[in-house]
Amino acid sequence: MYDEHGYRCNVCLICDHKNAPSAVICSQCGAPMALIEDAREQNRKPAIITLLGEANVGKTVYLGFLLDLLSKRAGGFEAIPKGAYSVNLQQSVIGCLNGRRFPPKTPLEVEHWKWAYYQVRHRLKKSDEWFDVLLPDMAGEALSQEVESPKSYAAISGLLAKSAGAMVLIDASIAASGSPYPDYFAYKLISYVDQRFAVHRKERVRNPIAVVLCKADTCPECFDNPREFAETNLVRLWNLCDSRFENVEFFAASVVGSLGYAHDEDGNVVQVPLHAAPRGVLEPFEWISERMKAVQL
Ligand SMILES: Nc1nc2c(ncn2[C@@H]2O[C@H](COP(=O)(O)OP(=O)(O)O)[C@@H](O)[C@H]2O)c(=O)[nH]1
Ligand SMILES: [Mg+2]
Ligand SMILES: [Zn+2]
Repeated sequence: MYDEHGYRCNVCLICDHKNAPSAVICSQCGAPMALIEDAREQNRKPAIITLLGEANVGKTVYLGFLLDLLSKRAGGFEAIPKGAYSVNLQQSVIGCLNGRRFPPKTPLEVEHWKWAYYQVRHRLKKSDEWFDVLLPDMAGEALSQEVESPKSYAAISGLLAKSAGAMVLIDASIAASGSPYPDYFAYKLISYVDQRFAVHRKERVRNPIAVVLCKADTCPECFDNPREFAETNLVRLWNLCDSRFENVEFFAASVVGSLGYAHDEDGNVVQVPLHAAPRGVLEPFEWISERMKAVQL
């Protein structure tokens, strides 16, 4: 690829900015340029699944466990990572949980986010062809800023413009306590997603959206009927999804089996994951990957 001055350049996979061939990260959006190399090698565009949710809902932990399950061939999936950078996220999450800690906060700067790029197929299904997924772990604070004033993060608007589907993560423990806050945030978020995905305002969006109710270990009724939980506790989000999206499903997920409490060095009370027991982590991915094929995005 050449730029307007005839120099060789690499076009960013996320925001289409033309970067010098030597660039390691995109100068406009901060995404790693290694993604382009890997996409070119593969000769097919990756299906981007964007994970959305405000800070502290559990995105990093969820994604780390999802990738770990995929690489252990859970549910009949087979997954091949592209480069060491794709493995870093699951390695750090699993490493932290093994040490009975939760992972540290995701940094605000795009160049410090971890991007997971995997080649995946379902070994037990008839249509067992490979597809590529790109799952970035973004900072919730960046997403909040982007939702309030769109286009402040080129990486997020670029990602959504190219996403085949999205997972919207919500903190079920806060929603179950009766707070309207998670509903309002998710309501704003999904209306932002609608604006990015909608081709025609009159038509409903076809891209699959999996709404994942995280930390469901704290409110186990979520597992029995996630739809009913959402209809009761997240009614604004529920109604907007119903009006604007054709492919929405609700899931409950959690990664910890039991929690303890301790004091950190500053005397603050912190949660200690005593053991990891992922539940409902693979299902949203399974659903979304099937839907992506069905609607042929
Ligand atoms: N009870 C419970 N707490 C969780 C779970 N996953 C994450 N957490 C808590 O949520 C916090 C934030 O998780 P993290 O993945 O960093 O959230 P992110 O900011 O959305 O990436 C963790 O430090 C834990 O305290 C879970 O499955 N169950
Ligand atoms: Mg995070
Ligand atoms: Zn870019």
